[in-house]
Amino acid sequence: MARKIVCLMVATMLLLTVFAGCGASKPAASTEPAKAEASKEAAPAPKPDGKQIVLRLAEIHPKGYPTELGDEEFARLVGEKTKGRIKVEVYFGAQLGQEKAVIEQVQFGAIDFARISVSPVAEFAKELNVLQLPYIYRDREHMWKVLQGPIGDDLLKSVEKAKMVGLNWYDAGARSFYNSKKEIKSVEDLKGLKIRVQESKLMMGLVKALGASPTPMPMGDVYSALQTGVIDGAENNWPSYISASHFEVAKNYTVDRHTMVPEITVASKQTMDKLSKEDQEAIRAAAKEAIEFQKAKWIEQEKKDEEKAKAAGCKITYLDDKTVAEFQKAVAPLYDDAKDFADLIKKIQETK
Ligand code: BDP
Repeated sequence: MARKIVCLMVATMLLLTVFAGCGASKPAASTEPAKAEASKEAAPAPKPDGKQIVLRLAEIHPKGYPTELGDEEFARLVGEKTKGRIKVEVYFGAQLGQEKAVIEQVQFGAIDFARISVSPVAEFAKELNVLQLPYIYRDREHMWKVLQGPIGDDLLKSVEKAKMVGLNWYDAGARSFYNSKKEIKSVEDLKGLKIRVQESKLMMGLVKALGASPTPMPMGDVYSALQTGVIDGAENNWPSYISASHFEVAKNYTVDRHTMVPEITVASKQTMDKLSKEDQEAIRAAAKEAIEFQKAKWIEQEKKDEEKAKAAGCKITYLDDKTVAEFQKAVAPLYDDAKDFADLIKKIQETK
């Protein structure tokens, strides 16, 4: 009897997740819209003995977005390395739900993998917050030195605290503010604006430190919130600004590059524990190998989407060094709040 109830609960939760995913926002502008099926072409055909393990990967971005291409490469490599024993199906376009809900399901084993932003994961493994501190990296190269060195490896391990296994990092460039109200040329201009942030305390603090008012919500709700005026603006990188069509409803984009939040692929600890050591190793290696592929796709898309925003008539504001320094000064208190991780922050800053 108890088992029946548990089964029913799990089935209901799964159904709810599927429907939550369908409630996602505007279809993507730059890439193919989500279809009600996953990318199945990525892995080899089942072995003749039929013993194939099929695992699901959740991705909120549409097909063709750089992280989704990374997911497909990961799936392909897992198929190759396990000789078809494991097949990873990529469910793109938030078919399995928005990021916070997906994390919860990965934690209890209902979803096997997810490609998500570090931001919501840091709510469960606090030290990850250092990776999204404002202006922590000198540039992209510095970020990748940190991520692909001992610091990045230790931080991937820290994800286990959150009942997940950290597999790899992907590039997500830098995030900047955009809004429907006015051109932002200084910190002062952000005063009072209602800005959507990811579901992360650090991101809320960042927006508050700049004098704006943070509204956390899932990415899938942002388009309509901008359109209806529930929020005045949001912040993201060029590819998300374009692919989620936010550029249509928030035309002022200011290149302040206030934070670079890496992406992460996580696995469910429950899923990993059920696999052989050999298969676990193949998955870890496939994830690490997919990084370079995703980085290259990222750079291409970032450039294209900046051009797309210009062509669409968005008002793009590039800040001079003096103004960027004012942004940096305003968000400096976030480093005091992160005192517990002072050593780690120092190590990141000292990474050459
Ligand atoms: C995008 C990330 C995605 C996040 C989204 C957000 O790729 O994982 O969910 O930002 O702002 O850049 O929620």
